[in-house]
Amino acid sequence: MVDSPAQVFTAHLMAQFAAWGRPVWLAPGARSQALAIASAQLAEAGELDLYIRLDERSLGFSALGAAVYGGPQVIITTSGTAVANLHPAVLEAHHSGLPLILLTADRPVELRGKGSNQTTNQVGIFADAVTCIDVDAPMPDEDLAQKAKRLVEESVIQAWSGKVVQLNLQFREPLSANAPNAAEILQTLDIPATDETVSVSEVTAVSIDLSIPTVIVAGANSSAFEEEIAGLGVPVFAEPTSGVRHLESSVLGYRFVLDSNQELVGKIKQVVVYGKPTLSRSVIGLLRRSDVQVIVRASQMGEFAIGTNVTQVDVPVTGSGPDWVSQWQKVAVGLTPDASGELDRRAIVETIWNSGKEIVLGASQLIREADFFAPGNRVSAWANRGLSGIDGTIATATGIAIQTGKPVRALLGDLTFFHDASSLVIDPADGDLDLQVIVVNDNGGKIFSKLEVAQTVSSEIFTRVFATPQTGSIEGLARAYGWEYLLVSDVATLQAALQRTERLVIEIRLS
Ligand SMILES: Cc1ncc(C[n+]2csc(CCOP(=O)(O)OP(=O)(O)O)c2C)c(N)n1
Repeated sequence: MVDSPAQVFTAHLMAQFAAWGRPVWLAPGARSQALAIASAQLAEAGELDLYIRLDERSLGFSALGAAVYGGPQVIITTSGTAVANLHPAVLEAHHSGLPLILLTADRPVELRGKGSNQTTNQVGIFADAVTCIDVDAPMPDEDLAQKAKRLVEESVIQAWSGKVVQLNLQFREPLSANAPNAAEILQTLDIPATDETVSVSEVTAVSIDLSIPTVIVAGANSSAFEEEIAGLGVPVFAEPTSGVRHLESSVLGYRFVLDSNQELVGKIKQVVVYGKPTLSRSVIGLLRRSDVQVIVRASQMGEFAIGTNVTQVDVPVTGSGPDWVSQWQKVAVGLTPDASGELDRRAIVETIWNSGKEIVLGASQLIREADFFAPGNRVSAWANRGLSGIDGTIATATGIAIQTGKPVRALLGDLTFFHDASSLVIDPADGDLDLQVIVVNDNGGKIFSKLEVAQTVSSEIFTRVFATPQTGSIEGLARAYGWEYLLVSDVATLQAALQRTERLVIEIRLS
């Protein structure tokens, strides 16, 4: 039998990841073969959750989706462009504070920079979006068990703090062997006490003066601060993926007030920001006002320093002051228009919110519609707001469905659907997912019609270079990939469709 240090090392490495309970996402390749074999051995033994994708771009976003509620996810790729295909998901994870551990297989150092096949500079390829460790090719005389243990510990602990870690793993031939078996190695390992490393810091609080008229802006990913936000008792402007829209102090129609009641808006003199607000110019305009003090509560989504008078705090914010929540809510209700009764964007958002399922929102027009109209029931809604890309939305929703085991409803525009169509690929090993992709087909990027440029260029130019309507068939794509498909045009049919439990693409055509 061939003796392969690569196999010995990866058997220990993947056994360690299994001991930490970390799921593994893998795309096929030759240079990464030892990692693949070790992962498969552990999966066969029922010791590791292993998911396979062909396209590394899609792989990255599915792992990212799983990381949203499931903690650090391990991603395995071969060398070359396979690594580069992870870049969009890596950047999104970096800006959202989501934990990924990349195992990128590479040629050994002596074969780099010489034109060897499938070899590029993978060290630094993701710049400062990752912590990168370039790991020398395993040698026969090394303590490979110890090396694997140390690397896994370090990467899992860093990842739990919301970082993306890249272990760039050099491998020399022979690239794999039949032994050792990673599942057998796992039996000999101590299982770490917990897979979540909680950093215990001295939590103190900062008290702020709430006699100054104050509101809260809750952007994406504010739910970790739910109690703190509720405790302040001031009006909350909660974006649809904030996770705090259901609070008693939430002002659901806040966008209408910001847009059309300058008297009330002018009274605001202090704003506390949670999460990352990205959806409206009116919120950014408020934060930039020179007469408004902005207190930004540090979040997993990194620095948010937009505003004129900004103070960052990384401890809980407390305070008490006069109640003006009901005043805001009353004005907001008065300004919110009546529903049309048609299946328009508002009704689509409301119907999906009321279905009580996990929601994933694509970037673009629909998430903004949800900012105006999403009801105040407690739902968990996710969107990739780290960089607000339209890419990888179907893959992200799939990762969330796999990790949570819950029904997931992804709501996105037609361009966002076509952009990520390859993520419709089904791996039967994923099992039956209660996953629906609801495509609002308005024939291209409707959001661009809100740009000033839409009024200044000819409609031909606008359509050709901005709206870019696609000619493909949504039904054809869905069926080609093995999904059920339904065209829906009224609220009752949508309500019924949302209760179905198989993989389903729902198309709604709007002008
Ligand atoms: C990866 C990526 N490419 C380009 C963009 C720019 N962009 C923002 S919205 C949008 C159009 C989205 O169209 P669609 O999904 O049909 O949604 P609609 O605007 O019609 O609601 C584009 C191309 C982006 N955000 N991300």
